[in-house]
Amino acid sequence: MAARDVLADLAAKLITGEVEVVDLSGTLGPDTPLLKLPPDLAKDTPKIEIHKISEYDKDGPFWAWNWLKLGEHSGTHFDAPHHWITGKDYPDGYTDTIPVRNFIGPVNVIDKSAECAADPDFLLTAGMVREWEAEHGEIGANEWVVLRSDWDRRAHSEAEFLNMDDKGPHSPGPTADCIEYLLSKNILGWGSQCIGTDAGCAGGMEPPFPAHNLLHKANRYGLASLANLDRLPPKGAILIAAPLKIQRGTGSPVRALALVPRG
Ligand code: 23J
Ligand code: MN
Repeated sequence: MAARDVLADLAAKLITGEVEVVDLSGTLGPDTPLLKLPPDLAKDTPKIEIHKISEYDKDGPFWAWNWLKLGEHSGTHFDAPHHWITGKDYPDGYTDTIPVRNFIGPVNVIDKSAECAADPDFLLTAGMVREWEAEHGEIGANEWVVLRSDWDRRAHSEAEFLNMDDKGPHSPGPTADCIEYLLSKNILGWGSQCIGTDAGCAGGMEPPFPAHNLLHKANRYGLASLANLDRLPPKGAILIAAPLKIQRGTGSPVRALALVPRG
């Protein structure tokens, strides 16, 4: 096949809808849920602000535009290796140096939404991933793996999304052995529908925050606050998630998209 024809079938199917484009991002704004760390430990990322510069008025008669106050790790976002101390020394571990080829890959969707509804502290283990592979097929190198928890249904309320009580946050995530197993398969990265890539209780795990610790140690990536994973098949979709090219950035909000074959 001629090089120029390789994408012709895809282009035709995008037009007919045989390949659907699914929006995997939530809306960014002042009500977007943001991570709350223990106040004694650390500083939090600030609330998102959208400031009007002009809207067809004295400050700009024919044009509308805004400026933003926006933390890198806000809303649906990408975690770069330099985000964590274990990944701090990779020259290609910043938002402006990661090879763009890594912003697109096949996605494996592990549906544990029923389990997460029954238990907000649900943890995905390596054994569960192996069982999923036995049913749906093996996870391949350079593929994304995402946990479907349907946590996006809570994103309208920060309180519901973070799900904090006096013991801390309660939200699902992976165990350390789960991330180790996925890294043994050479995945591109791991994604969650919760506030971060780790479970709410992950500060008490060994190592603390194993998704962050182990993924970024391996120069791999994270995706957080993904939406609409209920619209994806277990296998067969392609995920596109390109962070802004922030200079030495540690992460970035993304408009995450999935290409999904229909019929
Ligand atoms: C900073 C400190 C701890 C965590 C995080 C950020 C995230 O989840 C994040 O957005 O990467 S756990
Ligand atoms: Mn992050």
